[in-house]
Amino acid sequence: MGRLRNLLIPGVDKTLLVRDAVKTMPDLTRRRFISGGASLGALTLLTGCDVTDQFSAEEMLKQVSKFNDAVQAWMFNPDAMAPTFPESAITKPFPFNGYYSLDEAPEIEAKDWKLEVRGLVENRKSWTLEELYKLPQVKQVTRHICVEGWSAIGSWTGTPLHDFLKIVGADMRAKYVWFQCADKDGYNSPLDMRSALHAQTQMSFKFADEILPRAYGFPMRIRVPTKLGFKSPKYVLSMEVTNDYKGGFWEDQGYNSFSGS
Ligand SMILES: Nc1nc2c(c(=O)[nH]1)N[C@H]1C(S)=C(S)[C@@H](COP(=O)(O)O)O[C@H]1N2
Ligand SMILES: [Mo]
Repeated sequence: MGRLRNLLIPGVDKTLLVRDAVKTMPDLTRRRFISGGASLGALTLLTGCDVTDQFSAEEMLKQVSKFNDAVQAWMFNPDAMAPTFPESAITKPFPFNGYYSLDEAPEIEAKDWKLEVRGLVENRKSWTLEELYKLPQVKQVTRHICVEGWSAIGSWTGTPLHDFLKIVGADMRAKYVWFQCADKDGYNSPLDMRSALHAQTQMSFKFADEILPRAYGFPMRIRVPTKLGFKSPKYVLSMEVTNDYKGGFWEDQGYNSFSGS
């Protein structure tokens, strides 16, 4: 611990922190972490520590230096579960994030919106919001982690994507589910099928028990608590089950598409 403390500078230099964490990782983990992009967000995802001050930065390094079987399992197992939290841990106010400011976020009218389902599915129909609201929903309180270096805990309610893919007769052997969004300059994101089928991956219709507000992706967003925030597209217009890698807004700018770890 004393050694780690010396590695830190007041105010937390994030680049240094990631570098220090890498040094303390076991070999295999290190290799996987580096090939996954070695971001502060990934570190937050792995350790459950949110680095906003020197104290939690030290806590994070302590966690990394204690990396054990549980962390290895999380890093190497795509089915590992993201931690869940009590409602009292929810961050208020929960941040909005996009590549533009909130007043430029898509304004979608429920009655004009349909979710188009296409590609390798038996049933290529488009779904109205009313139809989607009839599907069974579950609530999850999880941490959302942005590559830009912040994280927040929120509560999302919706239909497990796994259930929906079953209902539409998706070819579960396909490689990706590719989402397209309503943002004015476009936003899309491919999700590997294993993560699309993960038990916690959700089509979310509510935030904090209320209909999803515009800021967080009305009328529907995908929520993937095992991945970094940019893999959770908001304002979704269509999903395509495909074997082709179609790229995504952040993925095309060099962010690792797996981005779970
Ligand atoms: N359509 C769309 N989805 C998006 C984004 C975006 O700009 N457009 N930003 C992503 C990023 S980087 C983050 S951190 C989260 C932010 O979600 P929030 O506004 O609910 O906090 O949405 C993700 N999904
Ligand atoms: Mo993000």
